Amino acid sequence: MDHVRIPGVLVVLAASLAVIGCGKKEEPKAVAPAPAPAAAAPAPKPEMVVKIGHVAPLTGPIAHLGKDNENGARLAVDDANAKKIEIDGKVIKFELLGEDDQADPKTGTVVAQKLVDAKVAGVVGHLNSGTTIPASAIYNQAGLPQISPSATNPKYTQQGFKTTFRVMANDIQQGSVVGTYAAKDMGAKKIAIIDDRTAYGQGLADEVEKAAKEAGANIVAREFTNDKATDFKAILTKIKAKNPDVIFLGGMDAVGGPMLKQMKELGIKAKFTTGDGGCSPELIKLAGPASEGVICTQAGLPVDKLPNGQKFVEDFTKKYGQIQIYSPYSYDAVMVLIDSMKRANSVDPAKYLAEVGKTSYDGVTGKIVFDEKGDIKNGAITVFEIKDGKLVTLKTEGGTAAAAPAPAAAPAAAPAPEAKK
Ligand code: ABU
Repeated sequence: MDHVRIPGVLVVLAASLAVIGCGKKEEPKAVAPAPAPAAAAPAPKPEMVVKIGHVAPLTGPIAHLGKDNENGARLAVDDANAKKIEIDGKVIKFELLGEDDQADPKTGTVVAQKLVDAKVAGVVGHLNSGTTIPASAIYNQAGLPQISPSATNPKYTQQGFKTTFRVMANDIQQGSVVGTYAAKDMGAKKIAIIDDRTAYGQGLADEVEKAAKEAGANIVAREFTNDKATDFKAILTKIKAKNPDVIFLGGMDAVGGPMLKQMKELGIKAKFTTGDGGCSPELIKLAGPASEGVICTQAGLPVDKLPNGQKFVEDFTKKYGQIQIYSPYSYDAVMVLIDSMKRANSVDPAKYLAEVGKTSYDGVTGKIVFDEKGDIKNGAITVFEIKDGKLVTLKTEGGTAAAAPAPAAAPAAAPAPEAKK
């Protein structure tokens, strides 16, 4: 058989014109070339699942705060997955592995080991200083980056670990603001202090005592309870006898709510102050009208002043309801881990850990940059007063947006009338 090539066409000529069935001579046939294959669709990028651990109390008296933290982290994971982030040539599907530490230090270490064994790439948590600090030794041993969205005890980042970070101000800053505010702005001469014997409650109470004394106040009582207690009448009766201008509680909203009610029942007129763990909508719900006039602080900016927070607030409230305290911070903590993985082009903690320390991230809570210990630089402390059942901003110290004074703020220098005796 002869083959003749003409451009683009292969023509096959029979050696002699074949005679087929009917005897007709068959004309030479042109055989159409196979169509050029269409440009091949690019092969889809391989997917990879990356687990991020989250720990908070999901049961017990402050489960509402634990769920708030976890929901903030879940929203971050959902938002990151929607972006189909590529790292090292793979599309990453992030998965949140949530654990319940019951706000108990021992359980905290058990679930920390569980997350290490599950090969998470990083951890957001824990909520409480009392669980975050012991768990941090386990994450450090495993080389896992840990970012707490809410643990404010300074010791967490003072252990010399390269793996510990927090995205809000600590209790050295918070204690100084609260103690000074009570003595100077509220004009308190006599302050009674109660703490719940947790790392957070006792640590913050110590800082408040130091700052209040430096600002000229006397500490007339120092009492303690525990974080599961609901009856405070015995210590409140002792405190009433000292006639303080201000009572400070180092403890969470689950303790502060019933304590405020019992203060009212006992006819205690002292103004009540507390730190971030008690500065929540839940405190108002638990104490009812007894929460009116409470002064409390949060270790960050007010929610309505979060520089990039509007979309977060809308999305979160639509999906999960009211923000308690820390969900914007757990959202940012997840995003900081992911941002560090992207910069390292690796999800391997050994490779991306160094990038966490170099973070410069515009989060929903503000600019996140860490100091050499892993504490946020220029963290804010905001002072609130509960008025008409709402947290109303009085003033903010520090923070990326602190230069803009909060509108509707009560004059910071005006002493609270109840505190003047
Ligand atoms: N920052 C108050 C609540 C969490 C903690 O530090 O224990």
